[in-house]
Amino acid sequence: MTMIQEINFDGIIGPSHNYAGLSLGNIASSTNAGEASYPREAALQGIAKMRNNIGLGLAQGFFMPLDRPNMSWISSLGTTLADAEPHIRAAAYSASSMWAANAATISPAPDCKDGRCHLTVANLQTMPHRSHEWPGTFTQLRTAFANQDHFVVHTPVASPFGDEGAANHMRLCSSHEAAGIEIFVYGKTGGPFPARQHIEASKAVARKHGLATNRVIFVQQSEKAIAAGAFHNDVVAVANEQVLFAHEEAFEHREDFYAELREKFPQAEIITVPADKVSLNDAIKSYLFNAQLVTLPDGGGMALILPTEAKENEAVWSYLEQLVAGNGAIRELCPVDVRQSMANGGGPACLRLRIVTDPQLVDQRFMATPEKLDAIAEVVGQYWPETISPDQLADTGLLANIQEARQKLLKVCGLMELDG
Ligand code: SUG
Repeated sequence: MTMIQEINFDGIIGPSHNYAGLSLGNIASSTNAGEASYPREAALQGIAKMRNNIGLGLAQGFFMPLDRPNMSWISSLGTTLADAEPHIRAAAYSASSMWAANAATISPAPDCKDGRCHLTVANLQTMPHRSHEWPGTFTQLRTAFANQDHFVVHTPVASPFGDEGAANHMRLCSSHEAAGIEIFVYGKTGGPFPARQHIEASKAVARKHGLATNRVIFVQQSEKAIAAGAFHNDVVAVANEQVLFAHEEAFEHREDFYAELREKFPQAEIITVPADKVSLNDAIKSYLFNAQLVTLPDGGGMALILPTEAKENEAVWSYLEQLVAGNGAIRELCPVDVRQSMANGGGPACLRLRIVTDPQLVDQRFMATPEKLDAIAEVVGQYWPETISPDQLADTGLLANIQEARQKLLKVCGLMELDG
């Protein structure tokens, strides 16, 4: 008997977390470029979020940070860490794999023709610092989801089609274990900022996963949202079970999309946040949609696990308070402090990859318990750098510290095979 449920796998924030301003179109990344980062505090904030989720009765997993700086990437560019130009060095050092929502797109077993859960690793090819994540991510996912009777881990979609994974994918279903409708959100190039998700990549993922065509929707993200700084769909929309919670300006052809959704999934409950209550700018600043919309156990309804920035924005918070008072599906608001990640444009939902499966089928080394999180927090407290300013990335002492820190973490989690 399998017990299918949603598991959130969070990327543990790596010891090289820094603010190098690498992501054009990501307002927080550009605004904080050059600031000092606090990797230890960042990782502890992420761990506290996981602890909170376990406290809510949710299943929780984690992924290891990737090996950074990526020496083989830098040598493939014909240079060395010492000689590289600062933007290349920073790209090699980036801790961006923390944003696990960009690791892969997941189709749970009930949606797939062969009855297995399919994962396609994202190529992340639009941003140089993210384009070299996929080999490490692929190895890690193949380890965590090694049971081939139940999981298929695909290599990324080929160039030139950009794919940014689950951040541009939503699933609606009557309950997690039932077959769902999968929504792929893509962008069109032409605006001031790159559109990172190409429709051809989304279509390829749907085909590779063996999804039924009448249970898939491809929808264009609004050009206005991308131009305002919503570089992924999960900055302006989130879904869980039968609920879609989205900003009025999230999609290019909203009414057409809603009509298709209602036709394919009549039970859909669509909550549209009007722009005159919460502007697109407030939505992007507060990251209210970059919430984990989760189903609480024992009939507790749904909760939004949001960044504290959402609470600090008056328009956003008063809208949310009215929403939960209204006796609808969303009943609770749980703010969490992930400021270090937020300063690079990554909220609570960016930090996690949702996988709907039976936790027993996952390699248990990737499943979180309060005790394991204590052990991880101890390693972080002892080995993660307290602070990094981008000009320190040329410092060889920092390099040794970062490499040692990751090794200690792999060791405590019994995952030394991911070394290198
Ligand atoms: O890809 N930031 C990430 C944030 C990813 C957020 N993920 C989701 N929305 N799911 C990005 O833009 C900034 C790195 C820097 O500037 O140093 C960065 O990569």
